[in-house]
Order: sequence, then structure tokens, then C-alpha cells
Amino acid sequence: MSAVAVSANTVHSVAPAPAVLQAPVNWRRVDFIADLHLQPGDHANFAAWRDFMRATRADAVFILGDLFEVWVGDDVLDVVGDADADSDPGPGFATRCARVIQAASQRLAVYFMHGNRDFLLGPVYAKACGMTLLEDPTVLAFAGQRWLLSHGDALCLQDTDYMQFRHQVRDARWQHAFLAKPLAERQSIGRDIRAQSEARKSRAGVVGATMANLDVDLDVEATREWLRAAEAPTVIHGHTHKPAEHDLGSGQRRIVLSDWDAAASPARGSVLRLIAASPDLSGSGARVERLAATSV
Ligand SMILES: [Mn+2]
Repeated sequence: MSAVAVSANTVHSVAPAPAVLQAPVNWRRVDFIADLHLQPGDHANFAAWRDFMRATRADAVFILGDLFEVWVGDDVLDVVGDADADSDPGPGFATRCARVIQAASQRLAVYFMHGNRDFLLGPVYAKACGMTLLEDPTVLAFAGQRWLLSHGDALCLQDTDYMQFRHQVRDARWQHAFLAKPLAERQSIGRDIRAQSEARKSRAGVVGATMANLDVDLDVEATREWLRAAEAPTVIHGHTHKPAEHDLGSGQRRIVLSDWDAAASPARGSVLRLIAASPDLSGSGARVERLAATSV
């Protein structure tokens, strides 16, 4: 399925027919997180996320992309020790993250949707984590409503450089060829792509610039079209690192997740939670709450 076709000078957005995930009737609470950008060496962010995964009492956690800063193939599971701790022969970073998700998956359902950083996360890693991969976009049918879930990058149509890149790297042949390269070469390419991304952020003219400083956001008309095609009033997404709730008119809205940076001051990282209306109140629907990661 290709949501977006890019030709030389034009960008078309074709509203995709989304997959539908029907929530089990016993689900009362569902958590959404995105853009954690986990990486070896960032111990504070890993710890904040691990503690959230241990603490949450939701029935399901949806990770809507960019859990990892970079992902070059599921064989990173074979890497032993951390890049910044060569003296430590313990399990590698990917394995430690998998254990966090695996432990959570014993109590609740965990779903993962690809972001623009970890779009190569595959079925081998998902299985090691006990989590289910979701198409982007997917409709979650929960509490009598349809909630459109997306990472968000496919709707940033004005970001034409990125859209060209996305079109290239979401191609199955490109991915096959990339994954056939030796791991060390893929890691090197991953570092190059990250460096380009960092350079782009610093060109935004802000010291320590993040995604939120870039003039990148979802195309409003394309977002409305996606919502119409999904027959959903609300889209929940990440990617832009600009947490907010936007009224799109005509009963449509989009809810933007925060990114996570536990080392920033103040620390960033919040959880969006849907809480189903109590069944004895006869209504359907859900309340939306945004919680600090440390207070779930
Ligand atoms: Mn992203």
C-alpha cells in the first residue's frame, strides 16, 4: 500500500483505506506514546520509558512510531553490549528494550506503528517484544468511536525533501537491498542519515534545535481527507513534536503526541490516554487525558 506518490514536481496525497483494529469490549484505558527516540547512551530517556511501561495500568499501549532514534534491521538483536559501554558484555540495547516490551506484553497489549526513524523495525523484533505491528494509518475502534492512528510523517506534504526520501525508503526493493548489506555498513549509513537530520535542524537556527523547531506540520486538507476516508472524527499522531489538540472544523480534530526527552529541562514526555465512558452511563465515547510519563 502506498499512501503517497511523489513525482518530479508534485506531491499527491491519496487518502488510504485504513486497516481497522477492533478493541476488545473489556478495554477501558488505552495509552499512546510516540517519538521516544531511544538510543544507546541516553539512559535517562530509556529509564523514563521503562518505568512507564512497568507502571501503566492501561489495557493497551500504542507506540505510534519513532520509538527508536534509528533502526537498521532486526539483527541488531544480535549485538552484545552497548556502544558507549564496551566493557559491559551484557545484552545490547535492542535486547534490553525488547525485554521491557516483552514484560509489559504479559499484562497488556502492545502495538507498534513505524515512524520515519524506525520504519525498518520488522517482524523478528516485534515477535521478540511480543508486540503487534500496525499499518500506518490504522483505525482503532474503541469506546464506540473510530480513532485514526498515524505516525504523521506521511501527511507532512510540504516537507518535500522528506517526502522524496520517504518514497524511496518505503519501497520494498530499496528495503530489501538495504537489509542485504552487512550490519556495520547499515549502521554507518544510519549515522550519516542522522547527521544530515541534525544538520537540517541546526539550519533551523536554534541551538539544540529539535523537530519541534522545524517548520514542518501536517497538511490540513490532506488530514481532513484521511479522516473522511477513515470515517473517524479524530486522528492521533506524533512526529512533529508539537503536542496540541487542533480543531479542524466539521467535527474533526487532531491530537498531537509529545516527544520524550527525559534529559531536557524541563523533561519532556507525556502519555495520551483514552478512558472509556463508564458503561452504566449508557453513553459511548472516551475521555482524553494527557499525563506526565512519571504520573501514570
Ligand atoms: Mn517522526
